[in-house]
Amino acid sequence: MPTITAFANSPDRGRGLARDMRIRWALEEVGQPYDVRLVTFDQIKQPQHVALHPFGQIPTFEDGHLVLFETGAIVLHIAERHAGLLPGEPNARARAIAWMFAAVNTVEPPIGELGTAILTERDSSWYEVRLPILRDRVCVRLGELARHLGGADWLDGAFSAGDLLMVTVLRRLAASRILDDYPTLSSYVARGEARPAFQRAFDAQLAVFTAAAG
Ligand code: GTB
Repeated sequence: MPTITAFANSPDRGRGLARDMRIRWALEEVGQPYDVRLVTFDQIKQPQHVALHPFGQIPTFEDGHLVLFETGAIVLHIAERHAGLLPGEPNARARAIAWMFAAVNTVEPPIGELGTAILTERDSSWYEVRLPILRDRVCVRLGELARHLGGADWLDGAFSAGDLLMVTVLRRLAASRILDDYPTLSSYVARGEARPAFQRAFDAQLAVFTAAAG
């Protein structure tokens, strides 16, 4: 049974925004039970955790002798070893993997930049100037993604690991309400969230917050 790490006290207060959610969801989609080791912000910077994750972050994934970090790599590993997250046909499989990369490498960076600015630069003199620039960069990507999705349910045929990562990336925008301007993408995220595997993963991470809150 694989073991993943997650925050004992996630700052998102159980909203499923920390990245262990991606791994939990992937494991739920393929029906693979897993253990969770809860860690504190202090512990992830200690040598014991850095030996698993060179950047001192969560999540990690341990299965036998294999230790992995980076959510994209972990989800790909799960998807390659279990049916349900990647198509069998080679070209469709390659395209689904391309969407995994697009999620973490093309769509997530501007969303992360915006989130970091809102969190850490609010008191800076440049904040009011920089914020609309960062929002515009996010909106460019959202417009492109919405155009691609059109009236389809998923990015390329059936639900895949590409959708799983993309939905979790877009969920990072929940607090900003930016997605309200992109009904195609709001519906897409809602479709992902409605999947029973998402719900199980969400409930599991929420239970950590609820237990910690006492
Ligand atoms: N590229 C890596 C991956 O995809 O695995 C990024 C991993 C990462 O950023 N992990 C974060 C972390 O460990 C937790 S998820 N940060 C500690 C550190 O870097 O020192 C990021 C996260 C945390 C909390 C919220 N939230 O509360 O809303 C949202 C996102």
